[in-house]
Amino acid sequence: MLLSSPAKPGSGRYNAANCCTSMKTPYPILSPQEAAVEIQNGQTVAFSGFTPAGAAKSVPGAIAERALAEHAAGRPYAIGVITGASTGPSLDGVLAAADAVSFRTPFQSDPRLRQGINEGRIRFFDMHLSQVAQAVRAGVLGRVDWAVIEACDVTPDGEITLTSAVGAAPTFCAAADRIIIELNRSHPPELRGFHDIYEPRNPPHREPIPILRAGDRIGAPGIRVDPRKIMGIVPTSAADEVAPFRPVGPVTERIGHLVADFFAAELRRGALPPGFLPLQSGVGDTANAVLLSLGDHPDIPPFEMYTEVVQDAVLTLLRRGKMRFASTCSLTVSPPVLREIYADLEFYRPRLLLRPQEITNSPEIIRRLGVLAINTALEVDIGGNVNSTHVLGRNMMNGIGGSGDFARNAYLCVFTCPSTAKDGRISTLVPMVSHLDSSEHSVQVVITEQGVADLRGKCPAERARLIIEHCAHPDYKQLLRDYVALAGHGHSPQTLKAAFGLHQAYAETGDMRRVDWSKYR
Ligand code: 0RQ
Repeated sequence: MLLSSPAKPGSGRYNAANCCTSMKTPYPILSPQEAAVEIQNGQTVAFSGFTPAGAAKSVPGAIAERALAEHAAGRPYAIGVITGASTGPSLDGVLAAADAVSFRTPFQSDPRLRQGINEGRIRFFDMHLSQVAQAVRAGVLGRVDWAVIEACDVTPDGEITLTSAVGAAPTFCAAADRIIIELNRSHPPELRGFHDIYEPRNPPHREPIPILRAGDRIGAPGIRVDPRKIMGIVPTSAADEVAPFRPVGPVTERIGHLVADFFAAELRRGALPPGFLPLQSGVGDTANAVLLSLGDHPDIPPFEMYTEVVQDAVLTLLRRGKMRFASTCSLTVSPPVLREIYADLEFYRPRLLLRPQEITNSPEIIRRLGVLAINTALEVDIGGNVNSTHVLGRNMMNGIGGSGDFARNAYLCVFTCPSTAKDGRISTLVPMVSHLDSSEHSVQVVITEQGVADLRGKCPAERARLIIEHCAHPDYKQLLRDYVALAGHGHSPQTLKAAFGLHQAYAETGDMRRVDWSKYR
């Protein structure tokens, strides 16, 4: 028996015939508002999606409307929001704007949500993306009342085919009391087969995850749920909200070339196997530029990706045969590129696989495959410690995302960033990071547009010298040398009194170049 009765003609619910082609379904067809009305103040909702790809886009807007109406009537209304990673404006953006978020995890990138977090209005906790599913299963994040899942198909017996991302949707469906499906017609049902749904058992005695190669398939094409848990289907055709990439600029292009040259040199000296190793690359314009440079490098053979996010450049490389296969958690590609994939699904079917984030970011698999990890830092210190998340130690940017999962477990861990930010007023190379995400014990190579610091096998004084001389911007080299001189002797060239001198100068004058070390002598 279904928990909710199917929609009756004239019940005010959506007319299935207007919305979907094969709506011979036992599930009620709901408008977003009819779904949202069931979600109560104080409940926790787990939404599908990993980056804006595959995120629920219709029900969140109706929840936001409801929150605004409740607030106008003088009643409280806010929900806990769990997702795979970040989402787009029609999820995080609208909920934050309506002041409808009581807590948020594990990652975000929406400006309105970020503002709420940094003004202390929204509780956000920053998690390794590999750990979200386990935390949900263990109940660490509290009860999950609802899963709102974007799908391209759902069968009467409860098989859900996801869309352009997997994220933690399989775990959300298992953990939630009730499920609402956003059936999105902008994603074709022929996507069935692109997903590999596998959920490890909880410890103790968890079995090995049997992935030995990036392309190994170990799970099912869809998520299986008890159909009685599905409260209804909300038809939609909203497109993924992935922002287009900026054209590659001179700084990102130079970083890309340096990364490609570095890997080519590692291949030549036999530090990497001749066939190369699977690659993980982070999000953003730098990551896109790095991939394009790797693709153009004549000495780098066609390679595979074992990563969490596939961006536009990956599709270019698959088309050119420079990339053989990409295992990912999401297709975070711009709308024209997604349309291109959907127009030629049979080309991509043997070359692309979408997995849950617990599997794409699994330390076990990353170690086994020997993944080469390339992520972006906000700032790096002269010891090789990386801050990926907090601007000036205080304000949250996006979150650690998957960078820590890969950095800690990679065969080779590279962090890149431009050597300055804010028109040169900030040096991204600093004496001591103002927040720590990946430590010197994980970070092996730092690359800016100025050059490469290979920190492997180096003591702290040698690291400091390499980072300053190879990576820092010329405007900051002498200032950083002066800091090291000020620090004097010790295992690490640090002096606590002046460690945040550059940050302090920026806070006081708006320019790190105005630091006055004499104040700290
Ligand atoms: O600010 O937007 O106001 O111009 O930070 O900097 O250089 O455009 O870098 O877009 O590549 O993002 C670390 C945030 C880099 C990202 C981070 C300012 C700068 C600019 C953005 P504006 P850029 P990118 C896989 C892996 C963690 C998650 C991760 C990230 C803005 O890569 O979120 O790696 N990483 N996941 O001006 C103050 C500094 C700054 C600074 C830059 N030192 N101080 N501001 N900025 N450096 C994906 C997933 O996990 C899903």
